Amino acid sequence: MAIREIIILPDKQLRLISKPVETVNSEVRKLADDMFETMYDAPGIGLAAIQIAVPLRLITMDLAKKDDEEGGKQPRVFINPEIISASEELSVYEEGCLSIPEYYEEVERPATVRIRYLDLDGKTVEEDASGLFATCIQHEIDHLNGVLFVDYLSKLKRDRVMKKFTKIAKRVG
Ligand code: GNR
Ligand code: NI
Repeated sequence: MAIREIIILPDKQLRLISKPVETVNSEVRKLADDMFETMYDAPGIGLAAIQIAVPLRLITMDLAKKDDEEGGKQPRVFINPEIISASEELSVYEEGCLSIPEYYEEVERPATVRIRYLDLDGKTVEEDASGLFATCIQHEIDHLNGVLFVDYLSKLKRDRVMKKFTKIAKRVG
């Protein structure tokens, strides 16, 4: 296992369309392991592979409130996930992103989505997601398509945050 570097805005790789995982093999399981270690270290509740510069349709997630107790972890992996339906009802959640550190804004998304994905055994699973799970899986699937939560904000707010991170990147090079 290894902690990998998380890429930050305005890294252009964040705009790539990630490629489907062709086979769920030991290489994919090793990548998922590294993603969990990176996600827990950050810490974050979700991570898309592209955030560690790997353009594959692979997501890790853990929505458990605290991981301080043994057995408190709820690690989940989503391979080639798709949204197969979404509710008309919307919900607002204050989102953040490990690739846009220390920036939080409210985003409106479908409150419930039905998803289909492969698990680590390569088995197809269909599941309904609501609440934070719905918000997080939509945020992560967006990453697989090169979409960031700031894309849902006003042009003024998006330009402001892009400019801020571009400036920081120039400074730290
Ligand atoms: O850690 C994260 N928290 C979060 C909070 C609200 C909505 C989405 C997220 S996902 C984010 C980690 C991340 O950047 N995943 O891509
Ligand atoms: Ni994110």
